[in-house]
Amino acid sequence: MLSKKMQAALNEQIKIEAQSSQVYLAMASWAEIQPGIDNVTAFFYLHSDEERMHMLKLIHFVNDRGGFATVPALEQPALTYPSISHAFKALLEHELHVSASINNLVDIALQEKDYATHNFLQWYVAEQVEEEALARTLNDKLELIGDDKSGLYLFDKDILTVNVEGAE
Ligand code: OFO
Repeated sequence: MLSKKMQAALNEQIKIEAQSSQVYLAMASWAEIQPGIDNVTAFFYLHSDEERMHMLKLIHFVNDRGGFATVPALEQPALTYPSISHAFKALLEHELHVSASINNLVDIALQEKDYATHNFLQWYVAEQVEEEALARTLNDKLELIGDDKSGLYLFDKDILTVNVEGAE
């Protein structure tokens, strides 16, 4: 059974995962109308779907533990970006924010002596390690590429492979 505090914190995380899905969906839609970055577009759509899966996993957990998962209202995400690197910088910042919030949830689980939730959250801890690493790798590549168009062409060509290796 979840404590009130644990349930509220998990419901907040449901919102964060849903918001992440929205943020990446908006990135995907923006990328889709930019010329020549079809795989970057696919990457963002895929990432948006993954965040929705993270949200659903939380919803089922809260409800299975005798709580009530509440589906939240979402905020309007950024719709456009000045460049591809700006979008990927925003993605990394967003992931760092999500990691901080997962860490906070782990803290609460320990305070509440809720070891089942603590155990459940380990999947998210590991996932954030992977997502941060992937976002850093992609940002490093873009840093190297700078404004070089052929570099960007290769970045787009590679990104789905990086995604398959680096994220779930
Ligand atoms: Fe939900 O893993 Fe990224 O944010």
